[in-house]
Amino acid sequence: MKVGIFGVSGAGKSTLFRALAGGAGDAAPKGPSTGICTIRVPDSRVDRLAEIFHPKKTTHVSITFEDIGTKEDELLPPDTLAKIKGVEVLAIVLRGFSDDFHPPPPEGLDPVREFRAIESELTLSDYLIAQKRIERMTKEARRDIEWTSLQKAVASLEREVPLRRVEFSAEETRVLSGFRFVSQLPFLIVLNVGEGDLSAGTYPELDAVAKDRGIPLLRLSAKIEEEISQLSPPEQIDFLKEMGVEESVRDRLVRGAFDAMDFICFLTVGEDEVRAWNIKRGTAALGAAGKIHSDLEKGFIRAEVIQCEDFLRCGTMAKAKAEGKLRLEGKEYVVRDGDIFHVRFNI
Ligand SMILES: Nc1nc2c(ncn2[C@@H]2O[C@H](COP(=O)(O)OP(=O)(O)O)[C@@H](O)[C@H]2O)c(=O)[nH]1
Ligand SMILES: [Mg+2]
Repeated sequence: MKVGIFGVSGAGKSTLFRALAGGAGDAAPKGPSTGICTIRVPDSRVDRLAEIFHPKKTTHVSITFEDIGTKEDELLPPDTLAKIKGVEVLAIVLRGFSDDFHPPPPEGLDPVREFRAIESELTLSDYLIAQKRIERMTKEARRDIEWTSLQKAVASLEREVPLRRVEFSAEETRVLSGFRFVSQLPFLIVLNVGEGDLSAGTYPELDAVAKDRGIPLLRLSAKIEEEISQLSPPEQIDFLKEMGVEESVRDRLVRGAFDAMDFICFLTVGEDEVRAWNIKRGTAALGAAGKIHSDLEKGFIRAEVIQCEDFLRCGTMAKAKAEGKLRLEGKEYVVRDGDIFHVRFNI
């Protein structure tokens, strides 16, 4: 999964990115200087399963973050738009801080206005692309599913409704997917507040906007997070405690991205590999099997499923089976977060 860090110039994107990328020790992601870093999603279930199975390989879910950057005077130049089209979630950084070096803009700090402006630029960009394509197709007298789907998209975009909030059929979604419309991306809002405002509940209007749209909202100070990231891991823990921050910025952003995507994790275990996989909430067993390997989807017979906590309590599969915790499920079974999943298949 790839998360783009986006926002107006000076909102604190690069500071936040450095906080994410600039870790010490084991957790340090590779390649912070490129503006792209990959973070392993911490998951104690994976670690505990690895202690039991001693697999050759342990694989966590990983998330890539990219600092999309911005030009001072233009929010969506072509290269920025191209970068956004390459991500699956947008973390929108909004400016909520000012200090002597960064005085507020003349119109005052207003994260809600900033958010609306960004959302409307993204929507406009999709509108222009869809409209242009429709004109071409109209000239060619094409009236197929692509044309009708684009008409439906434009009808919403005209009213400034982002495509995220439009219900498309599976077929419509398929024909539109090639456009990689940016107003369809799930959002995560990062409100970058001043150092003294962490717990102050500033900008309550933004909470209301986020809640109304179902967008996860994180309130943090990118600058403090950057300072924390420079400390050694034990110092980080102490510092977080002192500041009354419960979780590191990484954990919070990872969780926010999962929430924005509505993802859950399931697990596979064995002597070769213990692994966590991310899928959309509501995915059926067949889809989860396909995520592991297309053969498992094609030859799917049944899935053996057990909740990770149940397994950890029992300690062995044999005991779990004896206690009736290991179930056989068909292809329509909706996978739950924390399911350990084993596919029986035949091809
Ligand atoms: N006081 C304060 N300054 C910040 C904070 N976050 C970023 N800054 C400063 O704001 C300026 C712009 O930040 P930067 O991350 O480069 O913004 P970008 O243009 O969005 O990448 C830098 O000088 C940062 O040090 C914050 O939380 N508090
Ligand atoms: Mg920057």
